[in-house]
Amino acid sequence: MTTTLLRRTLLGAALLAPLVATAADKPLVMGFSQVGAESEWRSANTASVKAAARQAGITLKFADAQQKQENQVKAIRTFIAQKVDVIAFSPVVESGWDTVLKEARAARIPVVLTDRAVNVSDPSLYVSFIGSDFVEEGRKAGRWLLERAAKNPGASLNIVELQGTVGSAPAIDRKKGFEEVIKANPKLQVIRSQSGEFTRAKGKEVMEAFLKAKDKKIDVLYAHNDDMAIGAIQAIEEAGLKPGKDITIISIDGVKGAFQAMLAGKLNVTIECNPLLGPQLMELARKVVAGQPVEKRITVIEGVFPAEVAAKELPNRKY
Ligand code: GYE
Repeated sequence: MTTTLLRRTLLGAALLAPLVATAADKPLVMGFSQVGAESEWRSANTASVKAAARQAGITLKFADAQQKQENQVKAIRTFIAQKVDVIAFSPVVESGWDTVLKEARAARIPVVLTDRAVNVSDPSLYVSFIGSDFVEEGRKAGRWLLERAAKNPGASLNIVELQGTVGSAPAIDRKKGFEEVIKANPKLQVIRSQSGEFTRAKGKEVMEAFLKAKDKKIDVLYAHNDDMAIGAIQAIEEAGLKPGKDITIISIDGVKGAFQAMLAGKLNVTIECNPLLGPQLMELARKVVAGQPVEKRITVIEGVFPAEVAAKELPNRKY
């Protein structure tokens, strides 16, 4: 290398250096569209995302969609207009995302999904999806019931199901996984299935209607989340029955409220669904923005907690 060339190269590097430093110092901006505030799970998820962003030095633009897809589409469009570095969202329902995701792609803003999945024509419209395996959660619920039913072979069990938000990944998948497993025992029949929108209020209301029908005895309640189960417990008590005894109750999430209900003998089992996705999401966002390769699907490891272990486990629960 000639001295002139060397001097030019050094000069070039010196000129470039401050630019690079500024880009690296500028905090990464994430636009996050949350489903809503419908459940204990959701509140824990929101708190985790906010705390993790703070810790990672990521500027978070947070929008609550109040369980409405149109609000999420609006929020994503706002994030595009604001030229955020990365968009993360938990899609309220699975379908209807192609257009807005194409808009994000045209603006060269990477999108990561968290918690719930989407159904899109082109999976490259999002970079990665981090969340639980909801079908497996449904299977775990089904397996717990199969084992319990095996203790009393031959007995028929009438099941009522409280589904999550219509069209949402957890409602579709938890129903599917549960059905897949209980098929093995024809004595287990789902006699009613309706959405309780993942909320306590709606869970209570729908359970009241199930109880009023009185045409068939209800033996088991399978609720797609703890909040709906807790709402249903109230309805069952108001109908003069004992939740957890007269009606066996299975739910999903593993929030503190479920552990308290188990300790009170009113809930029989909860299948864990971990909402503390914030730290993993921030790490993922950093990698995506830096152009590093990431896994397309990142799952979360989860357990099953029957009432017998509730007292021992409650002090360890973080949500
Ligand atoms: O189970 C429920 C919440 O998408 C996994 O949404 C989440 C579900 C969770 O409202 O409580």
